[in-house]
Amino acid sequence: MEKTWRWFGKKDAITLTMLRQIGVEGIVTALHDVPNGEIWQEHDIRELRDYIEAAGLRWSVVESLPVSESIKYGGADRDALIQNYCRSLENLSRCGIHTVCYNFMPVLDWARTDLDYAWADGSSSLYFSRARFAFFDLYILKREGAENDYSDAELHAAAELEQTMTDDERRALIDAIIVKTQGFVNGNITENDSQPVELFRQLLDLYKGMTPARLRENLQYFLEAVMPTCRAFDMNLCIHPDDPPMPLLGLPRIVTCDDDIDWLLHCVDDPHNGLTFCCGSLSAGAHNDVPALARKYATRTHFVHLRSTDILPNGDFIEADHLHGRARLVEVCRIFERLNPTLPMRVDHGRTMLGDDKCGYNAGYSFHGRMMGLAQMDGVMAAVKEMEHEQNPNQ
Ligand code: DNO
Repeated sequence: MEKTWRWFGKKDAITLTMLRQIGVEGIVTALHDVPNGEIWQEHDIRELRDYIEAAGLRWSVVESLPVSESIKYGGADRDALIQNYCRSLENLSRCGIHTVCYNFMPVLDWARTDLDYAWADGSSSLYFSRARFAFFDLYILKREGAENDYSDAELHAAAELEQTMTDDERRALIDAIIVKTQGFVNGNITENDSQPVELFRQLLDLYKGMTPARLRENLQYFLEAVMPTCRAFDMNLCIHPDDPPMPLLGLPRIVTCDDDIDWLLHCVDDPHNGLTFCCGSLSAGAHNDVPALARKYATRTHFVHLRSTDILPNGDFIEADHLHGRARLVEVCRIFERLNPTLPMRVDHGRTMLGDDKCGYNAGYSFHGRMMGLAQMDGVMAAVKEMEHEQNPNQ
């Protein structure tokens, strides 16, 4: 697989020069300054592409070309927004970029409650606590009907947090769930918003009464509308699974498991309608067997995220290191190296270690932690290829 790295553009403290030195081949990035829903202009794409190429790298994947909320909830302006989306796809194609990752998660992109959960060795990682999430939902957001979505044990744990959590801790939790994990990926809520919870409630309101079936219809509507452009301009769209793969805050989630993936690849059965195989997101669902899904969907995968998680007995999950955990990345690498070996892959998230915490990186996107993950995965891929070669010397 091609070794890629998520880079956040020229403002990223991690430079392309650094990335070259650690063996990165391709860049995963986006026009982060273009507001959601607007067309990505060809000259802006070309300018960034040339900047990346001048550093001896290539722009391999767009992550993400965000799908506006209105397309997801089926708003009155969705056709105009889909047209803009198609124009952006055409412009990317004209610049030689053919793989675009996106997601169809309403309001909240990915969700974590803790951004610096301490490991015994002094490093830290991301973490999802069901009790802290329930506390946010019940006592901060105060969402109507929220109490129906949690077990008695979770309700009890959330009530205890209500007694003990300080204002600073509450602010940190809000920051983790709706600000620091979101601003840099979809722009719904950013660090400049003074009332993030109020803004978040307004966004949630847009989805009142939304069912999984209607969200599926809206995804199908979007895919049917963009596929002619994808075919004409050879653009591979690859949807990112929901992270974590379960409904949250009363919002349906529709890319969570084998059935969902099967449905979405068949509802518009075209190779340009593909998958971002995010091992980390899928592994956070106890119902998912990640290597089995990789085997089943390898040929409809256009992009791979290598990351792993462990699910704890109380249902919380923690981001495991890349060689361990439920995702079984060694086996996943073996599968992709055999079935779709030219795929771009990136190491997704990494632990915060060796001074990463002082550098202001986006949540999950440390330098040393990701570099270590990349080195581990690079070693795994080399070993897997060597073994393949021993078994099939003529290939
Ligand atoms: C988080 C990321 C996601 C992902 C988007 C893709 O670290 O994996 O934000 O980029 O969901 O659209």
